[in-house]
Amino acid sequence: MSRATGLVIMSTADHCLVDDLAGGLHRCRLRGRRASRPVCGDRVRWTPGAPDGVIDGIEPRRNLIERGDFRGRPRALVANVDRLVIVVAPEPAPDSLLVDRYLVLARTLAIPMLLWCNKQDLVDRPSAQTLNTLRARCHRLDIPVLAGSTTTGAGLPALRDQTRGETIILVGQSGVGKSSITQALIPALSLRIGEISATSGQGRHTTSETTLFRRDDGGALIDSPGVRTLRLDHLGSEAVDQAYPEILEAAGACRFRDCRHDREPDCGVREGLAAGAIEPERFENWRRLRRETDTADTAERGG
Ligand SMILES: Nc1nc2c(ncn2[C@@H]2O[C@H](COP(=O)(O)OP(=O)(O)OP(=O)(O)O)[C@@H](O)[C@H]2O)c(=O)[nH]1
Ligand SMILES: [Mg+2]
Ligand SMILES: [Zn+2]
Repeated sequence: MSRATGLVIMSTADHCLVDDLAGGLHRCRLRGRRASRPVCGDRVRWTPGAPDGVIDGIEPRRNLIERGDFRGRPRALVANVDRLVIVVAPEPAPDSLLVDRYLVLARTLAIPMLLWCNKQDLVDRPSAQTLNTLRARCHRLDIPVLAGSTTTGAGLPALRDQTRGETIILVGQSGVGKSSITQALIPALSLRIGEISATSGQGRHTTSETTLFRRDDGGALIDSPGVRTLRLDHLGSEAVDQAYPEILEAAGACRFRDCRHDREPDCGVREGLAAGAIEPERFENWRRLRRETDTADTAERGG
């Protein structure tokens, strides 16, 4: 049988699901146990077969999103993504540190972002103020912000337009509405989402596998399982710093080049905080992420 090109729409430990780009989905396994595992979004060469096809190789990747596993080692999640869409909502209450973690990840890979504020039909919730803070912050960082609701349909055409032709991945906490957005943007595939997701204890459908759905505009949408946190140790402290341009800029005015912005005299960052140029929450998030990556940097040097 001849080799064909396909698109990996889902990948688990021992097999993956390949879209043959001609209307068929095929379960494929890896050629050997040592073969590198394709991830969702990978273009692959594969050989059809029964019951499973075989993956022969992975085409070069434009980018690869990895997160730290429980030991902090990088683990590949998805490849070839055009935009990271961070989904937040009034319910569950937004987690600004998690948003910053995604920001670090996207910036370091130079992947454009978008903040989607979902469940706008619930904006009378107390946490809506937190959402407004996040929106203003993203504006300052030149990250596009859109808001809407999958319940009312508000804002969805704008999301569709702004991401036309792109391969986007929806990320965020569990329950913010990533799968609901997927269903709203790709209605023909709603059945497949139901098949793929498992039902949680509360009778909710919670996504268990990162899955790609092709859109009729040539792009694709990747639905991912909700997360509580995202380990970034493997990225190092410089990756953290470049996601905080306001802190980097203020640090230029610190008297000491190795200033920790703690109790040192003539600290530009503490002055920036006092003057309101740096948000206290951003500074706290930066400190938290730097503590994590600094520990990893030290461990790498064997210190
Ligand atoms: N009020 C309101 N509820 C929504 C909206 N969008 C989604 N929901 C509800 O929020 C709940 C969670 O939605 P999902 O789409 O499963 O959320 P998810 O982000 O995919 O969750 P995980 O798969 O666990 O990560 C469901 O009960 C949805 O009906 C919205 O715009 N407004
Ligand atoms: Mg989901
Ligand atoms: Zn300083």
